[in-house]
Amino acid sequence: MERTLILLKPDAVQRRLAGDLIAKFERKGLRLAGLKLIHASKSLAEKHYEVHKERPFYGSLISFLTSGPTVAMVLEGREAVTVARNLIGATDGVKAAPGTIRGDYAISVQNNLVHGSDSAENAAKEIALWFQEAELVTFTPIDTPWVAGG
Ligand code: D4T
Repeated sequence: MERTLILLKPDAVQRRLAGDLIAKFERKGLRLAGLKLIHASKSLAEKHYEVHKERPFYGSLISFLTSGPTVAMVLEGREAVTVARNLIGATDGVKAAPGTIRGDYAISVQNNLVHGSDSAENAAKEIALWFQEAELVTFTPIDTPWVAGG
């Protein structure tokens, strides 16, 4: 089973969409392994988006991520990274396919509601950034054999 880091960014919390968006991931079959509301510090936001440090939108992106609370989640399941990225949709809300989170709820590039890790390797790094090991909970959902059974 794979893990991914999902952030419901400050626009999702401000728009009171957190519950709806968590439900979409749960309904698809991913399980919660960690969940909290956190107002990201500048240092945390800078580490999270370090890969974009040289991009022209970096400053604005950091201001946005630190502008209010974020719901941080660790989700687990079969191919969780891919499953979550497919649910989230393309970066630009205008281009995101209808049915995806951004396709249904976003029209901006920056304020696009959700972050999802783009690889299992990056997920591990991002989870370590946002969560302490003790905040993550291990349990086996009772429908696990239905998924693993093919
Ligand atoms: P995240 O990382 O938030 O899941 O988004 P994506 O994986 O879909 O997109 P990304 O890494 O390319 O961009 C990270 C973050 O930067 C914002 N952004 C992006 C922006 O404000 N202006 C831009 O031109 C781009 C490309 C949106 C998401």
